[in-house]
Amino acid sequence: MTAKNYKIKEMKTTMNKKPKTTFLHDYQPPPFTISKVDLHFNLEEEHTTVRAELSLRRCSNSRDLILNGGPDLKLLTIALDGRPLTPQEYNLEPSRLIIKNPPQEFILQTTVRIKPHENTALEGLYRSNSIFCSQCEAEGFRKITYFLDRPDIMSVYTTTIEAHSSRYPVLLSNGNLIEKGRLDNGRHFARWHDPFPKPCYIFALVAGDLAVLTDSFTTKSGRPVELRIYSEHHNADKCGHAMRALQKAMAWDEKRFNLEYDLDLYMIVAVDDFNAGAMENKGLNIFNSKYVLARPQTATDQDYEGIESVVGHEYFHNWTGDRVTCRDWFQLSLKEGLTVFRDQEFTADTSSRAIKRISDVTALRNLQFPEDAGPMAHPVRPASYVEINNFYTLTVYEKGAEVIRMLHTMLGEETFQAGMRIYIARHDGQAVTTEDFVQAMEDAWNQSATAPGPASLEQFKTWYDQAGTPRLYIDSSHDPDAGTFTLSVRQKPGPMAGSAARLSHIPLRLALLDRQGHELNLKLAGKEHQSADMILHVKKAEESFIFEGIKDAPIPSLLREFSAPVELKYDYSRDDLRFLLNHDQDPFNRWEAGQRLMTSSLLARIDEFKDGIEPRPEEDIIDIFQAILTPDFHPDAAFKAQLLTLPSEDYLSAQMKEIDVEAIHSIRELYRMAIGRRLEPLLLAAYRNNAPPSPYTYSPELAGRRRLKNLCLSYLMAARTDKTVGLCLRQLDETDNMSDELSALTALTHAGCPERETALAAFFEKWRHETLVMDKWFAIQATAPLTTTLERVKELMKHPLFKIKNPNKVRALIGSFAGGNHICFHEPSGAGYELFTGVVLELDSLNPAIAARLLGRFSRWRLYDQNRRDLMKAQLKRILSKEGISKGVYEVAEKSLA
Ligand code: B3K
Ligand code: ZN
Repeated sequence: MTAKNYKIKEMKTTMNKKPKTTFLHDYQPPPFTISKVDLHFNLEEEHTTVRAELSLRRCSNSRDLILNGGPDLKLLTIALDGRPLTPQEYNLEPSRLIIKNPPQEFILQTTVRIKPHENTALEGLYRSNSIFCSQCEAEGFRKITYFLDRPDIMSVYTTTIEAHSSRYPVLLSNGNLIEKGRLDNGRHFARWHDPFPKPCYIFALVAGDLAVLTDSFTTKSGRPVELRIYSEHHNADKCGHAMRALQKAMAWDEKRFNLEYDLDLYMIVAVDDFNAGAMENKGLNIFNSKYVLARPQTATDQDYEGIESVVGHEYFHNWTGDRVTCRDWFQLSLKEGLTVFRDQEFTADTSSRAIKRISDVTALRNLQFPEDAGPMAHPVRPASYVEINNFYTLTVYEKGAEVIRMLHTMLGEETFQAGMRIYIARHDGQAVTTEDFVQAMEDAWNQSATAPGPASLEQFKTWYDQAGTPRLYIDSSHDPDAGTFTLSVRQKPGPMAGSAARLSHIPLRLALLDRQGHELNLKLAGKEHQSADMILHVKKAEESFIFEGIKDAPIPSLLREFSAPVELKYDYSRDDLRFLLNHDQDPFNRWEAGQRLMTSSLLARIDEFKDGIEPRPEEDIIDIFQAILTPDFHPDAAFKAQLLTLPSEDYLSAQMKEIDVEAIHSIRELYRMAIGRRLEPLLLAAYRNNAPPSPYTYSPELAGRRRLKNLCLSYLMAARTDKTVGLCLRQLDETDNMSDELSALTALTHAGCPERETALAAFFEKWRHETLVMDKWFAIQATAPLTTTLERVKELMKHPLFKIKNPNKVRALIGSFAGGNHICFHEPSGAGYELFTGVVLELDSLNPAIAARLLGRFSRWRLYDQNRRDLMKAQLKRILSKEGISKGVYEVAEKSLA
C-alpha cells in the first residue's frame, strides 16, 4: 500500500473504527493565534502549489502546534522563521501537521501541492468547468493548506494568485486588489489584501476566463462601492436581476438595520458545481449559478425570488457572520438563524409580508418539524456532531430564524434593533456564541422604555439547547355572567426533547374576535395594559389567562403570524374555522384556518380509504374553494393561490402515526380531481383573468398572478379533459417565459397525458444548452407520479447531460425523486430504495457531503408500514456495512438505525 492510499483510508470509516464525535462541552480556546496569513497560489493544469506564511503566537501553555491538513496535501517544504525544519522537528500525520515545541512567536512557512482538478468533493480548491474556485466552510481550508482550521482564529490575509494569463485572465480573492502584473511564460499574477481579520472559512479564491457585469452602490455615508458579478461568457446576459437584487439588499440593510458595506468592492461569482446555494466569503461571494442567473425565458418566478433572497442572505452575512462570526461550529445558528431572519424580513419588506410568512411556515412545518421529530433531531445549537456538514440543517437555519423572530416579536422592532446595535458594537471582529447574542438582546430589553413584558431571557435559551417541537394545548371557556374569557394553556416539550426536557418561553400572539369579526379590546385580569392584539408569555407547564370585559363568547385567533414554532392544539369547530378564513385580520391565520379545514377533511378520507370505504371529497371543501375562487374574495392573487393550495403530502405525512403513502397520494389526487371537475368554469375564468400581459417582467405582484393562473391549470389538468390538455399545449406554444412553460409541461407530464413525450422532447431540444433549464427537465420527470417513473429515472441517470459529479443534477434527478415523489420512491417492491442506495454509495466516494444529505431521506423509515420499514432498514444496513464510507454518511445511517 502506498503512503497516500494509507492516508485516505485513515480518513474513512472502517467496521471496527467509529468516527470521532466532537462535543460542545470540550471547547477550548485556541492555543495559538495567527495574526497574519500570506498565501501564494501557483495555479497549473495538473496541480496547484500553495505557499503559506503564517504569523503565529502562542497564547496558552501548549507545547506543540497542531495544524489541520487534509490527507491530499503533499507537503513540499517547511520552514520556521526562514530556517527549514528537520524531520525531527515536526510530525506529519494523515490529517495533522505537528510542529514540536516552536518558539513563542514565529513565522511558519509551508509549501504544499494539491490537485484541484481531482477534487470532486467540492470543498477546498476545485475546478468547476474551467474555473478554479474555493469552498472553505466549514472545514475546507485545511484542504488548501496546513492551518488552525477553526472559526475563532481570525487573521488578516494577503493572497497572491499566479496563473496562465489567457486561460485565467480573471484572478480574484478577498478584499482589495493591491498589485497585478505580467510574468514570464504567458503567466500573470494578482495580489489581494483584505484589511478585516477573518476566519479561514470565508477565505476565497477564483481564477478563470469570466465575463463581468459591473455596477455601483453609494453607501449612505457617501462611499462608492464597485459591484461586480462574474459568470461564464455565455451567461453574461443573465446577471442583471442578481445585480438589482444586490443593490436592493444593500439599501435595505442600511435602512432597516443601519448596516453599511465596509469594503470598496463587492464581488459575486457564479459557478455550476456547488454543494450549497452560495457562500458569503468576505467581499467575494461564490454562488451556485442557480442563484445568480436569470432571464425570463430560462428562469421561473420562483427562481427570480430565490435569487433575490440568496443574494440578500449572503450580503447580510457581511455583518452577521463575517464581521461578527462564530466561536465554533456549534454556534452555526448564530450567523445562519439570524441571517435567515434578516433575509426573510428583506423579502417581507420588499414584497408581501403575509405571503412570505405563509411560505416560510409551510416549509418549516413540512420539513423542519419532521426533522425535529426524527432520529437526526438536534437543538438549534447542537451539543455534538460527527460531521459538521450534516448540521447545515433546517433546524439550524429555519428553526434558528424562528428563534430570532420570537425575540423580535417579544422585544418589538425598536428594542430588537437596539439589541442588534449592542451585539455588533460589543462583538465586532470577534468570534462569539449564541449566548452572547441573547445577552445583547436581554440588555436591550432591560434598557428599553417601550418593550413590555418580562426582561429575562433565561428560560428562552431552551430554544437553543433542546430539540423537538413543543406542543401547546389550549382550551377556552367563556363565563357570560362574569364577562370573562379564559384560555387554559398547557405546554409539552416535543418527543425528541429527551428525558430531562425543560419548558420553553413561548410568545403566543392572539386576538379575540366578535361575531362580526372585529378584534375585541383585550385586558388581562389584574393587568392595566389593554390592546387588540396581545402577546402572552407562556412559560409554565399549565397556566390560565383570564380576559375581562368579554360579554359574548369570542372566537380566538391564536398564534397569530405563527408567533412560535410550536404545534398548536385547539379544538376549533368547523364553523369557527370558516369564520376565521373569512374574517381574521391576520392573513396568516386566515390561511391557517383554511389549511386546518382541508387537513382534517383529507385525513378523515385517508382513514376511510384505509378502512376500505370508498372516499368522496367533502362538499364543504369544494364550497370553500368555490368561494375563494370568486373574483371579489380577495384582491391579492398570490394570497388566493396560497389559500387554494392543499396541504402537501409531506404535511399530511407528518400528521399521521403511520404514513400511508398510497392513501395520502390517492386522497389528495381525488380532491384535486374533484376541484378540477366541479369548479371548471371558475378555474377557467381565474386562469384567463390572471394571465399577466406579455412581455414577461418579474414582480411579486405579477408572479402572484402567474402562480394563481398556473395553480388553476394544474387543478384543471387533474380532471384531465381534452379541453385542458389543449390549454396546456397552447400555453407551451405561446408563452414567452419559463414560469408558464414549466407549469404547462409539469401539468402535462404529471397527469400522464400521452402528449407529454412530444412536449418533453421539444423542451429538451429547445433548452439542451442551458444546464439550469435541463435541471428542471430532469426534475419534472423524476417527480411525475406515474408507474413508469422509476424506469425513467434509471434511464435519465445514463443520459449524457446527467452528471453525478454535479450537485444540481443529483438534486434535480435523485433528490427530487426521493423527496418530491413519495408514491414512486416508496414503491412497495423497494426498487426505488435500491436505486437510491446505489446512488448514495456511488456518490459517497465522490462527494460525501451531498451523499450524506441525500441519505437523510431514509432517516424517517420507522414511520412507514412494516414492509417499507424492513426494506429501508435493510438499505441502511447495507450502507453501514460498506467498508470505507465517509463519516457523514456513517453518521446519518448510524443515527437513523439507532
Ligand atoms: N454559509 C454557507 C453554507 C456553507 C455550507 C457548508 N457545508 C451558505 C449560507 O448559509 O449562506
Ligand atoms: Zn447563511
